[in-house]
Amino acid sequence: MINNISILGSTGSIGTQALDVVRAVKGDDIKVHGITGNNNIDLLEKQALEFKPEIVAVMDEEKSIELKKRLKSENIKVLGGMEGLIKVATMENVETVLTSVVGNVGLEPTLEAIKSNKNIALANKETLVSAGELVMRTAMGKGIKILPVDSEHSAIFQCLQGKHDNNIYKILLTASGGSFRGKTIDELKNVTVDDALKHPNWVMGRKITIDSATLMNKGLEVIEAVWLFNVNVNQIQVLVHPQSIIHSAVEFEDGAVIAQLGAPDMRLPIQYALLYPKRVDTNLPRLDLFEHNNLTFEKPDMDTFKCLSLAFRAINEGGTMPAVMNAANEVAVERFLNREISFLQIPELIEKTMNSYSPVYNYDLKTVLEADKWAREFVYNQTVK
Ligand code: MN3
Repeated sequence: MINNISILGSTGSIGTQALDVVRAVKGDDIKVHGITGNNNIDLLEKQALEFKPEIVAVMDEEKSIELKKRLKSENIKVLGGMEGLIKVATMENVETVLTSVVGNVGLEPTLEAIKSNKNIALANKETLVSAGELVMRTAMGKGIKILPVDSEHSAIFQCLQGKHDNNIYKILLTASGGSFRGKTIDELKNVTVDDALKHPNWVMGRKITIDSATLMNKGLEVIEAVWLFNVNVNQIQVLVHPQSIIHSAVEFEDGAVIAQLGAPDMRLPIQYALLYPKRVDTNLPRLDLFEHNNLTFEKPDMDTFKCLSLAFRAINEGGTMPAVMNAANEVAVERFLNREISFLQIPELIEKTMNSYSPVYNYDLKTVLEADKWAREFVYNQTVK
């Protein structure tokens, strides 16, 4: 069987690893019909020539014109902007859309893909954080599958295979702890962007690496898990597990805990989502447990890494509060990466944004986008010392 896919965000960390998976799967098991990128047209051009998709979309309109010129001798359509993204998300011959764009820009194309009956291989967690209720309701209505790509959620999803009618008692969501695990507030005062970008176990994009360092990534993942697995936030326990070997676990009502383990390599969860429920050997690194005889677990330090407690607060308050938290975080991280604010000002700005906002309940897409826009402007306009 051929899996017909398109990839939103093919030039990023998940997107390029997804194309590695497509290459590694023997035969013609995965066919890529559409790819999109933000502005890296050099890489998009290379990918287009190799994978021969029917459509390539570039978020940056000017860059899309340039790419169109470069690909004019090929039988490939080049589109620009959000319209192009949505086109690739809704292509007729595609069954599964991998959403690996970074940030809330993935929300609209993901919803459009669901409405066009596509299964979603979901790597864009911000989509579920900002509009989880809306996305899951739309997906349920269409009867499509949402296949998690985030390693923890893929682990939980794998632990739930064959569970029949047994309820989840608890989700054990593991966290590496990021670049600053064990540090005190005092030690975090003067950390730099370069310090924050050094992740101990995973090679990832810049935004998610900073989110890992602040523990906001784990906060976003808590909210993602609430929606994906239909559990109460109180059923989720975050455990810092610095070795990143246990990718998460599920505890059932009888006390049995089922965990998924593996080498920390994103190609495994990507491949599982794209070939689900099939498992094939593509020569990924294998886990040697004799090399890992010291798997450890700690409680997360939510006082020092305040972003995690802000995420619990946001999902508890509900409505559009998680969307506002997510947007505030996106801008705060961008400002940190631009060296305009310090590391500890990331949670400070997010908390200030949340304190200045009252959530809207029973929201639609328009309400979420408005809340998102409000929060972005709020954080951009904060002057910091
Ligand atoms: Mn993850």
